[in-house]
Amino acid sequence: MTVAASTPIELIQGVYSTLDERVAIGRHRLGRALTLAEKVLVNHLDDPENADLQRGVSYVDLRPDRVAMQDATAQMAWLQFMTAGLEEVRVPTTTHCDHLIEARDDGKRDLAAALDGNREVYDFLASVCARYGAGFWKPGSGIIHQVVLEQYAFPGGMMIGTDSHTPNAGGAGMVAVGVGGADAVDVMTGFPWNVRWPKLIGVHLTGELNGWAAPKDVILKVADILTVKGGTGAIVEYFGPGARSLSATGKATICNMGAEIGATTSLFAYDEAIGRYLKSTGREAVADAANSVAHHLRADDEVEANPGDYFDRIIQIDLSTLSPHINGPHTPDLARPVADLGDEAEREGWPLAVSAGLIGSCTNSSYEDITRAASIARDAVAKGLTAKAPLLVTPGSEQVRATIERDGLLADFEALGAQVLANACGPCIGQWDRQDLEDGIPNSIVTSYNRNFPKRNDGYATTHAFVTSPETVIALTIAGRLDFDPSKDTLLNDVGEEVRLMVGAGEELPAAGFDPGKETFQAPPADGSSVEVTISPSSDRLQVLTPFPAWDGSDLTDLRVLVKAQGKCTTDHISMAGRWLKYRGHLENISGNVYMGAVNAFTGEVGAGWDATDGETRTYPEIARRYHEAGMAWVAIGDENMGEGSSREHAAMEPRFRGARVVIARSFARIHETNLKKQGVLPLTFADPADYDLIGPEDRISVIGLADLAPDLPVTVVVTAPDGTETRIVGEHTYSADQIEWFKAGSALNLIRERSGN
Ligand code: MIC
Ligand code: SF4
Repeated sequence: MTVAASTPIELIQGVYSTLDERVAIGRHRLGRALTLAEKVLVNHLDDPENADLQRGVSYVDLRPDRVAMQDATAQMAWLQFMTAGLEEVRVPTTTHCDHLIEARDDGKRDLAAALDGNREVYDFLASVCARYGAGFWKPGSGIIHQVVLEQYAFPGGMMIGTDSHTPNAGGAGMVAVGVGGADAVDVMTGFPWNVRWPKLIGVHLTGELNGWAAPKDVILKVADILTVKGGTGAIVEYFGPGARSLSATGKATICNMGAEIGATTSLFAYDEAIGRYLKSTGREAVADAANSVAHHLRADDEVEANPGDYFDRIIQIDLSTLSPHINGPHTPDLARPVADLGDEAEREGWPLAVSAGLIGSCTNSSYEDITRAASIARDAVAKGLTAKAPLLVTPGSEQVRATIERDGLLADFEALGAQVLANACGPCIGQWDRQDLEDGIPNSIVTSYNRNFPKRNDGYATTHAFVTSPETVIALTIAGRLDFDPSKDTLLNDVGEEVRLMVGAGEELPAAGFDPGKETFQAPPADGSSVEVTISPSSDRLQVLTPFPAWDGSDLTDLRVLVKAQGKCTTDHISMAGRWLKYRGHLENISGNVYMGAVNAFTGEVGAGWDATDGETRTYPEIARRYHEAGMAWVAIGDENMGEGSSREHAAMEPRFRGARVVIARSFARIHETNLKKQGVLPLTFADPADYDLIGPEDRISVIGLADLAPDLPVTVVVTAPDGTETRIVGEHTYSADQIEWFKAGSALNLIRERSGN
């Protein structure tokens, strides 16, 4: 398989060639007009004639066109793929090096340090891609989602990616879904991708953005309305005249952060803005092909006329009246207009001074984002203002970096004292060797990122992170305060005059075209069979995987409660990123962080609990290790939206490796629930959410009747108190018949291995 630096036009034409027939099948089967998401999904169904299409109920098999993986998740995915014994990936696949570069000095020096410090991992990824026919994007190429948007995304396509912000490609009209590595391995080994047929949420956009409002504000508002779990199991489809007024990269920002509401993905219809973006990024042929099937790359006319008949829920947003928003701290759905933040921060005791402003991340690092923020920086300098807090800028890709450097925009930031970091995730994922402030000092930062869970950026529990648009980040950083409203407040300049910041003036696309910058893509050789992939047995970064044992057919009895998490238990709480990212290819080592951020529901302590082996209090990773060594199986208990956030399957593999057999929660985030199933851990939800309160620290948990495990049939969970009292509660699950086989085999990968005879 040839995997190039962009999606070949033949692949796209192949996808378009089946649209007439498949869309007709979809209309016939559903007996009505179709939304865009439905068209794209139907066109990628493994069996369009027979797949059961009940929204939010049935599971379907899909055939995505591409797979994309980033370095922090790709390691585990490739380690799993390697055990399948295939010669080549069966679907075009790329790996992108973006998460492992730590921000410290500047782009050049940080990249050099990363190349040195991560050499073993980069060599592994480069060689494994060459061996199995995948494309490799070297460190410095940029953030996966920006590169995918620039090179691979196409309207009406479908891809999966091992990162929760994969939906970014929805900005180009693609159904792009974030998954765990095991899902990616299914597709890479030629099996279909299994997912629940989604519900549909329609967001009707009217009007046009103006003033300080930016595309980011659309999703900040949607997050306010839907909350971090409101999109679970749904695709969010944006439509209406307002949708057509947004640039492709603005659309991508909105789709990207749909991950924060738990949505399966988000997408926009193909329109002129997407066409312009495709052309500007060197894909005229793709735009031409899309133009020829444009009627299939948007919802049927009936949908926009009567959306209530097609969507499970509709949200109306008038862009003309949308005010700039800022969300946080600690959760991305805590929203309010920028103008109201000062009062709220004062009431809540959040530090009003801004300690740092950060622009970048996959959400907001496009050419348009940067031009808008840079125009404000330029104007501020001209007016005699300086930034009151450090400003850090991460370009989204090498192409964006080279272009903004050529166009003098980096200089605009630098004139304001900004530090320009490598084209990478950087501080967005805790890769921030923060020098200006120590842990323990309450402080507030403003970022153009998407997530703001505690400790995420600098590792400090005392940092309050707020997410907003790049233009608002730069305004609040120049002002140095959270209680600054750039639309009406003034600032004092270097000669004591009161001046006002100008509204950002962005350019959708570079007038002189994009400068591709340095060559950062490595294509696989035509025949990779002689490429050697080495993993040193003494490595502390990479470890060959040992298959998890198959289920022995008996009930899971007398499991200890390792952790009962209270409140938010995101994947950052379960498997922290930052300095732990370096162990993403070494299951044993990374298990040293398992549940480290979880709040103990019994004591309120973070990351520590009761060790049943001797009654002592220890950290969860330590207890997990001790249970593992003692051969004791255990259970984890979670609250609402357990495993929210990232796609990292480490949050499922670590518990599994250390002996977790069951996780019972009030509810789960989609990817985490699937990851648990794939790795052979049973995810159950309390049929009565109040049963969460019944579980005590020293209880033993049994799940009985597992021999009869069947779709839609709840299981019985017996909770045995230390005095022997037994309470029976009901545990619900979402297993399909096929998925039960994953549990029985010990993991989904074991099944693939069985099927491929390895
Ligand atoms: C994130 O934004 O949390 C990450 C880091 O990109 C993750 C992936 C990972 O944990 O490697 C994600 O969003 O899926
Ligand atoms: Fe990277 Fe942050 Fe985007 Fe995750 S959210 S892919 S860490 S930039």
